[in-house]
Amino acid sequence: MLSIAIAGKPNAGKSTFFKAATLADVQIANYPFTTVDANKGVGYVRVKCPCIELEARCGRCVEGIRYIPVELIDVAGLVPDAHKGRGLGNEFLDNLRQAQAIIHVVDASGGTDIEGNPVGIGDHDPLDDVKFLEHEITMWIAGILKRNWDRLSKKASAEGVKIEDLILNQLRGVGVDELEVKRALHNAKVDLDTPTQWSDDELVTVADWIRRESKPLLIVANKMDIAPEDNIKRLMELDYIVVPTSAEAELALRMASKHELISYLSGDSEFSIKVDGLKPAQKKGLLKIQALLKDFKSTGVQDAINRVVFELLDNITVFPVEDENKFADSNGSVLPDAFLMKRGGTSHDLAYMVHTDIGNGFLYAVDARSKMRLSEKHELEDGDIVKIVAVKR
Ligand SMILES: Nc1nc2c(ncn2[C@@H]2O[C@H](COP(=O)(O)OP(=O)(O)O)[C@@H](O)[C@H]2O)c(=O)[nH]1
Ligand SMILES: [Mg+2]
Repeated sequence: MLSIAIAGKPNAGKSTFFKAATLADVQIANYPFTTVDANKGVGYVRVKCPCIELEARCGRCVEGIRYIPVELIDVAGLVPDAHKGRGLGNEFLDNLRQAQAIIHVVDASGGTDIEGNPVGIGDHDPLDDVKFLEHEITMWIAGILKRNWDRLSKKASAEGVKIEDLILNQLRGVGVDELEVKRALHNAKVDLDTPTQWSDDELVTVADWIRRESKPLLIVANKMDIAPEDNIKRLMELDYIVVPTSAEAELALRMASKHELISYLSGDSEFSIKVDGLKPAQKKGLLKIQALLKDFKSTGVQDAINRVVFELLDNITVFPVEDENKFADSNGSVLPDAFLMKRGGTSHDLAYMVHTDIGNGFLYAVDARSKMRLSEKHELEDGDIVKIVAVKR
């Protein structure tokens, strides 16, 4: 499953975001999962379910809105120079290794200083938080890259080991792949023939590019409900995907929905009250959120997760089926699965995602809508419904 780390300084709202995003309606959470770690949970991307245009209904979506699980990790709060400290290290790295991307939760209200201590609203500039987090992560990676670098790079040179293999081996704990290392080395513009002579600065530059290539980052401008407008505006002007959010509002809406006080699906731009006789405080809270939704279109939480998956990581959604006429599996269950895959993935890649045996025995695929045969190299498109034909073994 795709994994996203939720990172930032203390008190930015990471845990609130995590709680909101992982609190799923029973209707949505029809996937069996067991929680292993307290800070890991299942969140969802929201997509259009193709069953809405078909004769049959899938029973897995709510009026054509389907949620696909992704893993979310609530990472411990990072403070400046955390990379120099101990204790937090292993846990942080472990979380980072598993993540394909990072949601950086920034307190856009400016009501907490760089270490997360409360200050007056607007007293701290949230733009300062953006650079600091990247610097911390880069320095974590650099610290690992530099370990015994003199000795290891000399040994590698002497033995003719490729530079990307040396780095891959060195950074096994960070979770990077060969393509990411190659791209990073290219971008860092270091001399690939003389790694033994790289300066400290050059090693940091390499580490920084490895971070950018392997842990891309989306910024959430959280606490938009109390943030000065100018802070949101300046954050939005940064060269990142920036999504204003109110994690607190999303959490309140999901709780209210869970208790059947309101009708609300995560990502909706409005909700309706289902019951009479709400307590005045509840009513007041909901009216405030309603006004917020008018201004910002949504709480932003769903939007942030969707944009990480579909924009930052460039994924598409595909629906494998066994019966292309009924758009179903062998039991007649319509559109039983929805898979996220990198854009550019082929029908053969999808076969492997369904099962290794299906991948190995792949013969051809069929586009269930057009009934056209697809070769193994056919690149799938967002929303495709695909039957795979494989040799039975
Ligand atoms: N106004 C407002 N407060 C928020 C929002 N999200 C979180 N908070 C508050 O910020 C404080 C820190 O939140 P928490 O999730 O524990 O932060 P963490 O340390 O980053 O995990 C708590 O008092 C939250 O209620 C939000 O969207 N708006
Ligand atoms: Mg927390």
